[in-house]
Amino acid sequence: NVFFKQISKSSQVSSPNRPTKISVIGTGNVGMAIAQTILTQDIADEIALVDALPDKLRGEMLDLQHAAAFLPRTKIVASVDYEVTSGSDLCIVTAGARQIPGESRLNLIHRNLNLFQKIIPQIAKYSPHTILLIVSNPVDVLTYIAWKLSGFPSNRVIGSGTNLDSSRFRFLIADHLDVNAQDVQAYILGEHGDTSVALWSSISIGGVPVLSFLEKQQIDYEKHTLEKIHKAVIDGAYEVINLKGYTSWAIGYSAASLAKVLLRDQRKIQPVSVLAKGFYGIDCGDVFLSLPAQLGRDGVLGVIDLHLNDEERQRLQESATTILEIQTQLGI
Ligand code: 6V0
Repeated sequence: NVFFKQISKSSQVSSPNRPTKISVIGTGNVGMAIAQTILTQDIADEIALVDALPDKLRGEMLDLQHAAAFLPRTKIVASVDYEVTSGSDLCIVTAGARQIPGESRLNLIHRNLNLFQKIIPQIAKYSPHTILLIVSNPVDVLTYIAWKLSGFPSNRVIGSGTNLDSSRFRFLIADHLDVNAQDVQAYILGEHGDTSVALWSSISIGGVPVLSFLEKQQIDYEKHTLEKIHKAVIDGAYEVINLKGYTSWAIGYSAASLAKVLLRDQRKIQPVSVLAKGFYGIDCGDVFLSLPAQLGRDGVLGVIDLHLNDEERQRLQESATTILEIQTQLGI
């Protein structure tokens, strides 16, 4: 395939007639938003929930089960014991500390590193063929840690990364230009956080490159306006956390849409956190950050080779260096 640098060739985890099982680790605001979106979109035959708090976990399980009459038939199980996740096709990890207002994602690392040392080996033990989708923050570093702790091939370890940032970006561009966000093709790449990179040079709307679209609509192109949109994307999570204490709905849709693309082998291109070494001139070491990746039943199938301008390429490499420095400081 000329468009992709292929990563995975074999189809080792597919088994068409087996029920599809998704496990969600961590049933806080984010885990439950993901679980309920997966349920309403009929993506899995079985959902297993795991959390460290048994009462809350059972309460969440019962509450979802009581909606059975309104939902596609899905078995819902829950336990503090990871055995409940056995044979999962996809494990989505949302467990861990979240940001308090004003706190950066990277600040969470020590707390969540300890948790991952307990969680990931358990998942790998009970579901050795699963795809891992990491959502807990800081997502890029934790995806790297999950890759190391699981011993899985890198195509089966993915971080939700800038999937959500890219959706925020598409919404803000669509809102600015009064078009449908689904017609806006636009990527935020790099770190899910403060050094993310907005790819202005490749944005298109309905197939029309954005800069010529703006000219045709006689809308003045102002770099300042575009930068303001990127800043609003970066500040988006902080704003929601300041206002309601946490973010949940958008990450729920983002992770559920990734689950669908992966398990239904939709082969769509999504900005997600993948092992980036060797792509876009990133050669500083083993680092996970978001690149436009083609996703399917075997996880990451390849990475698309977008044309980046020099500034974008440099910022992406700087984003990689930032993440790598944190990993080095942690001694991991
Ligand atoms: P929350 O509501 O506090 O939920 C966290 C859950 O994890 C709680 O129910 C805990 O009981 C549970 N938990 C803690 N320790 C364990 C353990 N050892 N095993 C199993 N469960 C455990 O947080 P919230 O749901 O708001 O956020 C969860 C994580 O997602 C945080 O790290 C956020 O920063 C991160 N987010 C990532 C996003 C992304 O785009 N990648 C977006 C939003 C939030």
